[in-house]
Amino acid sequence: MRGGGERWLQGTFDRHARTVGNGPGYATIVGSGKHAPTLHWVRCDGPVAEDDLLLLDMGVETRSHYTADVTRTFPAGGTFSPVQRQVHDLVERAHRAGLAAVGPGRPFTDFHHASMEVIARGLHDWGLLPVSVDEALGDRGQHHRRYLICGIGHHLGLDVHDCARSTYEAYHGRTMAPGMVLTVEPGLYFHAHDLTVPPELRGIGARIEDDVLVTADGSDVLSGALPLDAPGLERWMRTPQSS
Ligand SMILES: [Mn+2]
Repeated sequence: MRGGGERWLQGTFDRHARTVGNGPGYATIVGSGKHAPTLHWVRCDGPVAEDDLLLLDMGVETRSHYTADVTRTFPAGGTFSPVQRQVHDLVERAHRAGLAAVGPGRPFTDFHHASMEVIARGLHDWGLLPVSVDEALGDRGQHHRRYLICGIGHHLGLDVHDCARSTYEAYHGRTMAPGMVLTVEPGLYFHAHDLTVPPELRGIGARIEDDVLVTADGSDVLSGALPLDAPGLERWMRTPQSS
């Protein structure tokens, strides 16, 4: 364990957010090791061990009160273990599929389904689904959702879950339009006590979240300065950061 654990990292980000912007846009999530699979781990009272996978979900609210909502998951010690890498690679593929499905005129749920399909296929390939991919993706299936219990994204703006009280017709039931900003955030969450997965997967959680602007002819990833893939994240960790 290095430094003051999860809470030290949480406090470090919150101070940064308060200094460069208005403050943290929402309760900063720092989940290390077996805490990472907990969807909103804001208690942040755990240690950070060298071989932990560290999930950071953080956003600076600007002084105009719009917030970011970004997640990256990387190994605390700087190098992914093979099984951590396996999980992250699948989440990355789901993320890229989700990003590719954001665009004007498309149903809002397109990116959700695109990411979910990749997750279901990946879990099936690992032998974790008791049914076929088609059955899992059907309305009566959704077996893969055991390991991804939330949706793939949401509107983002003045609130982190912006317009959350909108009607179905105005939100999930409508199409994406230029000017909308939303998050794409697939993940996989294997709880430490989940006996439905092999022991080596238990206690691993990974999410990748970007903020995406819908443009007239496609989309623009506003948080695209951060690396997405495991080698990029490892390189990023070795690079001294200037504040
Ligand atoms: Mn989010």
